[in-house]
Amino acid sequence: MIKQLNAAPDHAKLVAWVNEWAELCEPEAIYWCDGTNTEYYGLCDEMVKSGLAVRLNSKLRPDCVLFKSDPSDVARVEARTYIASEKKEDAGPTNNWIDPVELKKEMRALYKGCMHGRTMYVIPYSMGPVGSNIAKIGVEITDSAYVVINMHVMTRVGNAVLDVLGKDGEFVPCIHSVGKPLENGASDNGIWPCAPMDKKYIAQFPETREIWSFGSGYGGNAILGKKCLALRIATVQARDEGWMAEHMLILKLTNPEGKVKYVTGAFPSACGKTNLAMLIPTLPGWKVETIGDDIAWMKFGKDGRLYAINPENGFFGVAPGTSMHSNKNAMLSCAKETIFTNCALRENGDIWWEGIEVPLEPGEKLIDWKGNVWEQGQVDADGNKVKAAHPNARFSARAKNCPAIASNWEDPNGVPIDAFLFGGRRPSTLPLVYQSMSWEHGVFIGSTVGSEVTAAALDVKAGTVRRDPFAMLPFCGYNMGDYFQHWLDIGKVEGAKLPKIFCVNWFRKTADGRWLWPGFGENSRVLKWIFERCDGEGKAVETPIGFMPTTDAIDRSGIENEVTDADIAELLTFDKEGWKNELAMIKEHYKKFDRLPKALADQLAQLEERLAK
Ligand code: O2Y
Ligand code: MN
Repeated sequence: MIKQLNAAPDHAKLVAWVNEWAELCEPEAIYWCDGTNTEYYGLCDEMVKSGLAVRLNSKLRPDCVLFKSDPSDVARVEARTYIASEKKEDAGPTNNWIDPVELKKEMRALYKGCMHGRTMYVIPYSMGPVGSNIAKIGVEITDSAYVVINMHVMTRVGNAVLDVLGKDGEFVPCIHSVGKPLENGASDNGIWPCAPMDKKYIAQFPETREIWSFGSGYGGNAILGKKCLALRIATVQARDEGWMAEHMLILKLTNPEGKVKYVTGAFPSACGKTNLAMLIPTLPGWKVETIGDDIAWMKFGKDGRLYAINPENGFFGVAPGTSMHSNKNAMLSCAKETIFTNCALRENGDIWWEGIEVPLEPGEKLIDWKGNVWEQGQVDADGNKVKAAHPNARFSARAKNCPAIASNWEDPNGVPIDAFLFGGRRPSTLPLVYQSMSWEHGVFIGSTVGSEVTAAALDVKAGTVRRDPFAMLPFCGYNMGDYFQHWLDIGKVEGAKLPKIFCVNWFRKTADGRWLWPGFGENSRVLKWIFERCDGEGKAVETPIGFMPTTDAIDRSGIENEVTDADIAELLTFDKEGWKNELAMIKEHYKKFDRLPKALADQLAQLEERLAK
C-alpha cells in the first residue's frame, strides 16, 4: 500500500494521472506539494539530516544549503535529450529524434518500481505569474526532494496553482525519477542518487505535450519547468497558438529623463546573459532593471505590441566567474535563501568558487565539489590545476532577492518589448552593434547567431564559429526550419508593432588579441544607442550588413582613454573581407536545415549581392 501523506486535490484527471504513475513507479508514499515555506525548509532539514546537503553558516549565508552531485550528473545532457515526435522530420535535423511509441515502452520499463523506498512528490507549478493569461501550468511528479526545493525557487509552486487549475484545468504532465530505487530499507547515505548515463532520458513529446525524464537529478534534466516546459514544449505551443517562447533575458532600461524601454536578448552560453540582465550602467542617470535572465514568453497585446513575461521565479545561475565585479546583483541575489550545487565549502561554512574574487585565508582548506579536501594551487597527477567548484556549479536564487529586480517583473500582462538583441562571442568581423534593415533581415541575423570556439578546446580550425540560431538549438521542440518560419510569420501578423532587432558583440579583439571593448557596465553605452534607435534617433550609417552607429554615436564620455578613437573606429568598421568569409560560413550553416524558409535563403542572397557591390 502506498501511503498518502496528504489529501489529493479535487481534479479527477490530475489525480488519475498521478495514481497511474504511482502504480508504475511504486513509491513508498505520495505527497502533494503545497508550496509553503514550511514545506521548503522541512525538506531542506531532511536532506541536511540525511547527509545529501550541508547547511551553510547562517550568519554568512542565511537559509542556504549546499549540495554536491554525482560527478557523472553535473549538467544538461544533450546527447540523452530527445524530441519524440511522431515523424522524425518534425523534430528536424538538429534535434535527437526518437520514436515516441518505442521510447515510451523502453522508459516504462525503467520507471517500473523506480521509486521503491522513496516519496513521490507531486508539484503543481505555474510558469509565469499565477493566473497570468501568458502563464502555463505544469505538474511535475518527482522522487527527488532536491528537485522539489529547486522548483520552489525557479517556479511558482503549490496551492495557488491548484486553485487556478480548479477541477478540470489544463496542465502539462511532467514525470521525473532519479532512477535509483532504494530496496529493503536502504538509504542514499548522503550520496546523490542518479542512474548511469545510458539509462538517462530527457524526453519531450511535442504532440501530446508531455515530459518524461529519467536518471538525472541535475538542473535542466530534472527541474522540468525550465528548459523542458518553458522552452521545448512551449515552443510547440507558441507555434500553434501564435506567440513566442524564447531563450531570452528581459531587461528594463530607463534613461535619465525617466523614459522606459524593454529589451530582450538571446545569446549562446558563456556570453554573459545573466550579467547583461543585471547590468549596473556606468553611464550616469541610466538604469537597468531585471525582468528575467533566461526565458521570455511573448504574446501580442491589443495594441499590436509584443508583451513579455519571465516564466521563471528565480535564477539558476552559473557560479564560477560570478563575483561582485562581474555581477554584483547576482552575488547579492544569492546572499540568502539559496540552493548551491557543486560549489566548494569553506572552513567558515560559506561557499567558494573559482572567480568569486573572495580571497581565502593563507593555507585554508576547502571541501571541493567532489567532497575532497582542497587547497589553492593544488594540481592533479598530470599537473593540471584541480578546481574547487565544478565549472557548471550553480546557485538557485530567488528573483525577488535580486536588488535589480524591476518592481513590475511579475506584471501578469507582461511588459511591451521595444528591442530584440542577438549576440555571440565574435573576436573578429562582427561590429560592436548594428541594427537590422527589416524584420526579415533581423530573423536572418537571429538564425546565424554563434560564438567562435577556441581551436585548442575542440580541435577545430581557428576562427570556427559554432552556430546556435536564436540560442535555441538545444531548446526548440520542433524542426528548426519551421521555427525560423514561425519568426517570419510573427513579422506578418496584421497590425503588429514589432520590436527593432539588433546584433551586439561585446567580444571584439584586436589582431594581437587585446579586448577592444570593456564590456560589463560599459555595455550601457550600447544600450543607450539602441534606446535612441527605438525612438528613431541615434546616428547611424547604412552598410551592407545593416545600420551601424557612426563612431561618435556611441557615448564614450569618461572612457575615451580606455576605448580610444582608433578602438571605436575598429569596433564600428564594416569589414568587407571578413563578411565575405562570414557569408561562406553562413552558407555552410544553412545547409544543415531541411526546411529553411525561402525568405532566409533570399536574405542570404541579398547579403551576397550587397557585399559584391
Ligand atoms: O546544466 C544545466 O542543467 C543548466 S543549463 C542552464 C541553466 C540556466 C540557464 N540556462 C541554461 C542553459 O543551458 O541555457
Ligand atoms: Mn539558458
